[in-house]
Amino acid sequence: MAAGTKLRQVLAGKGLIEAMAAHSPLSAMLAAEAGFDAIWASGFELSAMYGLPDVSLVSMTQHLDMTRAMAERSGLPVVADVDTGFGNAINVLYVVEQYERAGVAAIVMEDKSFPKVTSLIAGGRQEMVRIEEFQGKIEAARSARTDKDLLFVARTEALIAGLGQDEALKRARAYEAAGADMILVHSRQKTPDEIEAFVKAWDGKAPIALVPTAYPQMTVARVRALKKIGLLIWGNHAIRASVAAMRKTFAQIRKEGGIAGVEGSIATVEDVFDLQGMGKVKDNEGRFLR
Ligand code: SPV
Ligand code: MG
Repeated sequence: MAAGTKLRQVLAGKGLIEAMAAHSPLSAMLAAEAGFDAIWASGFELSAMYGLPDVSLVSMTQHLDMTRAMAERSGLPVVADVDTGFGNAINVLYVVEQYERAGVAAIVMEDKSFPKVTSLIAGGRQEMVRIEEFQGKIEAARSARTDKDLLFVARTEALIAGLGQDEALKRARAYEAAGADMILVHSRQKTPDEIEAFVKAWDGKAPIALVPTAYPQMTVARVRALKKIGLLIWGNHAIRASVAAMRKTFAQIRKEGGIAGVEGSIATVEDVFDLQGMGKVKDNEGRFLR
């Protein structure tokens, strides 16, 4: 079954898709193991993994390769964060063709101009493209997909850019009219108020996608109560969990001058063997090594 079809089935069956961010096949596999419905192939996470800011420095090819590997190894539908679409509507045609071929289930594209600046930083240059231009990019994305179940999510950054709810609603309506299957509305406010007000005012048919990183009070139960949400993205918790865990372990090893103290708090080699699929590896006589 195509990935997009699988994702649409999750939405139809559960009423809400819960996606966890990932930046590598291993993190995507751990998200699958934890029971999430989908993987968020996050630009922020991949940029951070390369030690770079999320300002359009990671190339399409880097993100595409990682996205393909995450889809293959996790087996979960992948929601690809293609930022601004790596250019204009012409670039979007190619982007959608490539990501569909890589096996993604959904593509999220945002209405900022290239190069983008991460939405999470206060004071970032948040420049938006014109509504008509972004509608053209949505139409390009729709026409480029050969699998009609590939979900196209239009993301508006109107609230992030400080343009207010009326502009966010205007853009969301225009993007739905241009053919978006879902609307992602992003906010950097520290409470869910801004987003909840948007959701209440939303009069379109397309379900809404949320990334509640800045307002962590937003739980699955609260999202479900809003009724109109189709996709909930936990935006960067894989990379942040990794950073915290590595820092703690590295500091302890430095402090104690050895590794014995961390043995009980890190994954065993056997655990990593399992994740790597060492159970499929044979010796020279054809016997399984594990
Ligand atoms: C990402 O994870 O790359 C996102 C979400 O686009 S955010 O970083 O909150 O903009
Ligand atoms: Mg992103």
